[in-house]
Amino acid sequence: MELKVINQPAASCPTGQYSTRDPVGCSDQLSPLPDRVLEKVNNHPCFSEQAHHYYARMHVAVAPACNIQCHYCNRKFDCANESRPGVVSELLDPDQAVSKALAVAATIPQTSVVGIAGPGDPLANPERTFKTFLGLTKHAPDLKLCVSTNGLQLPQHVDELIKHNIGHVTITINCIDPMIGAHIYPWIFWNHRRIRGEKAAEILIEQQLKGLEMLVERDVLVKVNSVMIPGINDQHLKEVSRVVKAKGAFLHNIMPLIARPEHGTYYGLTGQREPTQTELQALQEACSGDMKVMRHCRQCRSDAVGLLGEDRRAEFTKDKLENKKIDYEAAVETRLRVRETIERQRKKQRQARTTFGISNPDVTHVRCVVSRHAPVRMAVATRGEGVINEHFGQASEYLIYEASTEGVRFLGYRKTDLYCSGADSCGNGASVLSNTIRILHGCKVVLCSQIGFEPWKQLESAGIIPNGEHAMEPIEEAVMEVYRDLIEKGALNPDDALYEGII
Ligand code: CLF
Ligand code: SF4
Repeated sequence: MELKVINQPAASCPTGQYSTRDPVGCSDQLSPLPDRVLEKVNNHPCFSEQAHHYYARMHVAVAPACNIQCHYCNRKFDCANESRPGVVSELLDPDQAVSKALAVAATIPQTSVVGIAGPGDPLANPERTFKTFLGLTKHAPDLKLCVSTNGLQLPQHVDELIKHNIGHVTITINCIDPMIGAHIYPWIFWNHRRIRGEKAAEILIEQQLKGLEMLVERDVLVKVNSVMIPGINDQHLKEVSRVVKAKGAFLHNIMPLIARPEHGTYYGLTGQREPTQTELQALQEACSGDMKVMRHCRQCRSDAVGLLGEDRRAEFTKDKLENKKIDYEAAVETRLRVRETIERQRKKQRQARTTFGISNPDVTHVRCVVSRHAPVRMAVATRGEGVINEHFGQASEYLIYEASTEGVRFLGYRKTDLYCSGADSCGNGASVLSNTIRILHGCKVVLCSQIGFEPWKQLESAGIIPNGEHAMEPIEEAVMEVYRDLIEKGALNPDDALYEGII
């Protein structure tokens, strides 16, 4: 069977067009972006799926107070191993935050963004937030500044955000119907009074949408985060997506509710269930018809450091930063050099697609012209840089891609424990491996740079094909290559459903 790879829109691309550069990398939503937007998203790891392979972000936890209560939040709880918003190990004052950000950005030159995302609400702590931004602008003007807010005080602070050159804002909007909001927010603090019930939700929603419109008018890129809460707002989020898109939001990030009793949140304690991966993905698919949907969010802590898939907080605690001397100018120069190198590498990877047989080297989608075959999901172990460069035993997460005759698209990620984390953990290998096999359910292939004999055998027994043949190759091309191999070997039957929609 002859297989040809051509450059055509995926069936799921609602615009029917490709971006010439696909910096957003939401593979099912490739609309051409104006240059001013491209410049903003090109190295922002949250606003661009492609960028998250190369660039790091960090959060500085300077905002302790919050002006609303969400039923999924308890900022008192901190677990060093936990990744969820609102959680933080060390609160910083603005001066400490600036020192920490400069130290991180000098040590991790891939850092392109510093965000304030809590542990409370940045705009409920405006003095601390804006003092931090001021210090960062002075000492590290090359870093993008980003803020994530519940939106209650947003309209009042839009001008100040513009003054500080904040180009990216995230607003968490969980509903646009106050009746639904009353089940999510028990109260807000507004005009020196605590307000409850639907009235509270009504004021919050009004402020959020007004803030969104004001930012869009001023050319700020706005991402809307929504927490998917089964039985509360899951059906309603399609409407939220439609409305925020109409008001000019750039990206919609639908995140699963985290609600465990041990977190002490209202939802955790009252048994509110979390959505399943299948439910989350189905909702993301449904909303992607209306706007770009983010699928690579790691639901970061308010003190997160590093690439989205890694956690380097422990290297930058207050005690370790004491008396650390930094040459600010040299650090800026290093970051600019590193960015040039990254961009050269990204360009090379795009060009490599030409040799792979894709007429336009700048697109993510590759289309395989064959008779219809079932799509295949593949798990990829990567440490970043857009290539397959992680050992199976060292992977703490897998990126999930789907290859089909329509192309390759990114679906999300799955967290796992390290199969091999040193001699101490050797006894746990078997249970970690069985957990990894469980989370990879629905994937036909796992691509990694290397893999040992034991996990190889067990993956095969579980019906997952281990593949270490594409080490250091760009992810999407390798995924498509493997898909073509599967078809050529007759391993896929046309029209077969190979999985049941679980990622
Ligand atoms: Fe931080 Fe948020 Fe800015 Fe990113 S995170 S303030 S936009 S720099 Fe990113 Fe983390 Fe998801 Fe947020 S992965 S939780 S979307
Ligand atoms: Fe917690 Fe954020 Fe909600 Fe405030 S807005 S209660 S910090 S989740």
